[in-house]
Amino acid sequence: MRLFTALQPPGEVLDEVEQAIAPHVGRVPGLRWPDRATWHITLAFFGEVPEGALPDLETRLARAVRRHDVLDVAFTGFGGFSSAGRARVFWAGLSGDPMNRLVDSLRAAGRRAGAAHTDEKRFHPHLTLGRAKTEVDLRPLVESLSGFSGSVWRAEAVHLVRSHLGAQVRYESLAKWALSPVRRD
Ligand code: 3AM
Repeated sequence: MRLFTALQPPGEVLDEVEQAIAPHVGRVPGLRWPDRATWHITLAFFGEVPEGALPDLETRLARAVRRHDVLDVAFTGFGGFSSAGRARVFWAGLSGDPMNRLVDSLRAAGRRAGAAHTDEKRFHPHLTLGRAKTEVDLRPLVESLSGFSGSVWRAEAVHLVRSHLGAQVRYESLAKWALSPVRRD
């Protein structure tokens, strides 16, 4: 099964992003806009994982997530992969607490559980909002959204998600683990 780990931002902050992009949705040639129900922030991507490896993967991921604190982050700025001028992916970026240590731990858990295709590329936290089959120039779109700054929100849990590929990709959350709550005085 095709698996990855992800954060699920709260509805209120997704509302802010949705409102910001609304005037542009369907109006950028070549760009497809996945349904909001599919929005997520990918942390570690594992690719195809044999079903038999799932219990071990879940145990290791649960252990990894517990060792990291909740994260305070905000959506700030939009961009394109691999660049705004030549993009196949349109995204909203995140600022605030860095997620790299968490992602490193999740990737290590995946490797140890035998997930053969654990992604090792440099991690750029983002929410994918649009996809293109060929490279498109998103500089005007990115420029027109440059004033956007979303509310701060707290990422409190990590989801293990299964991708069901098809004409319309569908994501199924298989498990959810809480990040360690920060002690407040
Ligand atoms: O959340 P986004 O859209 O950034 O691009 C895929 C999606 O990320 C990514 O995993 C998420 C759920 O499918 N993905 C797909 N194949 C990938 C790969 N080979 C990949 N990430 C890294 N390596």
